[in-house]
Amino acid sequence: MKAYMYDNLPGDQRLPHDSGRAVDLDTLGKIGVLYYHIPELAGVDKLASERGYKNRDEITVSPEKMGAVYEEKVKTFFDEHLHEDEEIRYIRGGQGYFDVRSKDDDWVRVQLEKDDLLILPAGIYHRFTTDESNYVHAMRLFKDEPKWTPLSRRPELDENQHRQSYVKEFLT
Ligand code: KMT
Ligand code: NI
Repeated sequence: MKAYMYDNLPGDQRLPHDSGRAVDLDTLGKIGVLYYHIPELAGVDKLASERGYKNRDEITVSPEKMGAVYEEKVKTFFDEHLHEDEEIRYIRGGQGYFDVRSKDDDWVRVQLEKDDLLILPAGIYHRFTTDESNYVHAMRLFKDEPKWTPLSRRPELDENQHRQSYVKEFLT
């Protein structure tokens, strides 16, 4: 895992966009983003039972697996959004970038690879992209039914309960 401020320069979203300004785990924690390196599946089972995650599935994001819709999917994942539930991703292979909004509403880019697990709190604005390898294999964990409808960023979402709880806990 490596986290840094996004450079905001034009260019493909899959490029590193590393500004050279690193972001540490403590700073991520202050916006509710939790990171764990978990080399054994047993570690994920433990975390899942502690947090009440009963279900999981796996997704491979790549042109080989997705065919013609790959490019479209990658663009959709990169649309800034929030969820009304936590988003937990455990990387099983390949790499990807999660971008999350800092306290100042700038992008922090979190680079994940195999055995990295990231928890994004409900209500945080974020986006995802594959990197130049165009391959990531991830496990998605959830409580009951998959409930990760992306709500695209827009001013009215300020009124959303989950957004308000997030702002209250982490941004004020
Ligand atoms: C997401 O939430 O953007 C995804 O599920 C993308 C694939 S998982 C790394
Ligand atoms: Ni999401």
